[in-house]
Amino acid sequence: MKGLVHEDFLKKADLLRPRLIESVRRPKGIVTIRKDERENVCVEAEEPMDVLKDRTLGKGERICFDFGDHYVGYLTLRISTAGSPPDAPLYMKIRFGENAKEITERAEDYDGWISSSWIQEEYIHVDVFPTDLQLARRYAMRFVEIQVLDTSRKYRIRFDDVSFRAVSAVDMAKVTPLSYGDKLLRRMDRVALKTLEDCMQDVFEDGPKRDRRLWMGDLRLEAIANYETFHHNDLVKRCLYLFAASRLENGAVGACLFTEPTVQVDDTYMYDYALFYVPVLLDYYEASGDMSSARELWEVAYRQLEIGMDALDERFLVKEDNTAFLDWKAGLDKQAGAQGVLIYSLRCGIRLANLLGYDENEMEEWLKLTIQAAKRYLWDPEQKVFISGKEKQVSYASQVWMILADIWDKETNRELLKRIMELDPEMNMVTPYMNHHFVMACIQCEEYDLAMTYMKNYWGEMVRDGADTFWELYNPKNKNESPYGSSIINSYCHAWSCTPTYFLRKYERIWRSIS
Ligand code: RAM
Repeated sequence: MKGLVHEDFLKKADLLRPRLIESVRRPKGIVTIRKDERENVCVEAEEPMDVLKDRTLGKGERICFDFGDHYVGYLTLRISTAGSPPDAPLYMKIRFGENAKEITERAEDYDGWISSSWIQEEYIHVDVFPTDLQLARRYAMRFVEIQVLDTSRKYRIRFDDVSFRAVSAVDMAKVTPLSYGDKLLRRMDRVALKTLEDCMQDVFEDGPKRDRRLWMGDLRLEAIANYETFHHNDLVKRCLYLFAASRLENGAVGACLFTEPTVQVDDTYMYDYALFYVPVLLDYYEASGDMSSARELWEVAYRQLEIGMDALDERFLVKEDNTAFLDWKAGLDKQAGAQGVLIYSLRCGIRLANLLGYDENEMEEWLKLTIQAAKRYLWDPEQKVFISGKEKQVSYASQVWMILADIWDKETNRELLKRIMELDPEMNMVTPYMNHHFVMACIQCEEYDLAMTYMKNYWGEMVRDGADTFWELYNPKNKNESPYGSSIINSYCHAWSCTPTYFLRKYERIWRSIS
């Protein structure tokens, strides 16, 4: 194993491994999915499932099952034959779609920069019938399309049973549905909960289709949503220990971790994601009151702040060529946003030190210096916005993170929020992750109406577009947006999109009072 390894932390994380809850799901019906003349995806209900016993398929024919909701797990097909004894193997292609659109896209057309192997499809031979074919790989899906590539002239196949063993560390049936709000709001909460449920597996995954692993930025938002819903605090604890157990050489936490076959930090370091270890630990402590774990992990958190400070230039500014993520918006300059994340994380560090009884003086000093630098070098007094990088770029991300860093008074922050919406710069936000922070900034500025309207427009629009779970990417102005080269590779159940359930539950009193 490469990097820094802490065996004790690994053991602790292992003891917290969740037992997955299983449920068997069967399709609700057989459907046809196609694109109409205007490229809209249409799902046409074809037949109920009971026709299956009379339906046989031969070469070139296909069938698409609709499970009625999104699930994560394992598919089993019971297949028998009709006609003469099967004198040749069955050869078939199985495709899984988290949503209907994926079924209309062709893997052969994908030419993006991340691996096409994420596309959920299999080519399979079956030699002996009848058979219970269990696919070994775990899938994330609502739709399963099977295309018979060949049987022989002498026999056809029949699906006697189609079942899916769904898995998750939690059960959303145990969470009380939202008790207020209109239909859209309740649906948004439900879709968000489903998103979180399907991402909560052996760890908090980013997306069960892709990348199926533990990313710090995703964990942070999943954890706060979990505290309002599933209350599975041990899963957060497990992830905190995992990140602490396998780190990069200098003690930095990696942007993500692989957990199979053994725990291994990825060699990707992201400036903002490493700092987020601090707020994740603070939030965990505040939700659980688990002082001993918070104390044990404090050094790991503090080390992230040290590393964050070491990376600054002599003016105490995040360098222009930093490794922060912030959003998938192409061309986004990360300097100002990353400075905002640093200041935000320092505040979390100070708060946690206070709660745990540790000295916060050094962090107070860092906070002063980084705030001063932000005000002096990143604030444009004429435009009254934060600018970022050589090109002095004005983006949503920079303003949002500086509002969350809370370096101006409330009124100035509020004006800044309004200003950025008026300017509506080309550097907008494309992930629900970045949009989460925008809503958070509205709440911090006590712009509650704005926060609610925004949520309903953004996540609500995804619901109107048919989301069963919230998507990794969503740009209402370009619904096919993908940072990867094609939307076939996008994840359609993505953890960082699950926060409507957090907002709707955490701030319930506010929403009730303004509705
Ligand atoms: C996506 C991952 C994950 C995120 C990274 C930065 O590719 O799926 O959600 O944290 O980007």
